[in-house]
Amino acid sequence: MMKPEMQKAFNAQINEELFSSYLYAAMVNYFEQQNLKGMAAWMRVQVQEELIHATKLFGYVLERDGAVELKAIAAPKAAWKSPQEAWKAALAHEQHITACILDLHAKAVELKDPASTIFLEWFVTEQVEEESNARDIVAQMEMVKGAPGGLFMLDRELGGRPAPAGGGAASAT
Ligand code: OFO
Repeated sequence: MMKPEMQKAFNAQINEELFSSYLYAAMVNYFEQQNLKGMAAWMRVQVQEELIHATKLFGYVLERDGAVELKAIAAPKAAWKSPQEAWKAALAHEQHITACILDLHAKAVELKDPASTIFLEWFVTEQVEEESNARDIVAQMEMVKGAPGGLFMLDRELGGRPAPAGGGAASAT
């Protein structure tokens, strides 16, 4: 069984991941309104990714005979100054999530919970990819600098992002 402090920290992370999904759903809406259908499609995949992260954590807490506590999810921002600003916000958010995961991992070490440290290693690696994806797109947006032709091409390219492996959140529990 998990220590109460560990369980509390896992529950906080479940809320962070659900918020991530909510934030990216807000970005789907924003990009749709900007007529950037490819970026909206990319973010739809990201919404699924975040639900997978939340349900992985959820499943782990239950496996350890812990109690999942679902708290209110904060309302995300609904609009950004520009598509570039939205992508920068996505990168900043992923950097925040990386810090949360590293804190959670450090807590597992501190509380001498090796099952949790091992479990969390997947998330540590996943955050490298999450940040890298967002950073690449921020860099590409910088190159395009709002030029319609470049933006059109980038939007088309991002629209080709495949669905998460395993077919979605339901398979991650
Ligand atoms: Fe769950 O990694 Fe993004 O937020």
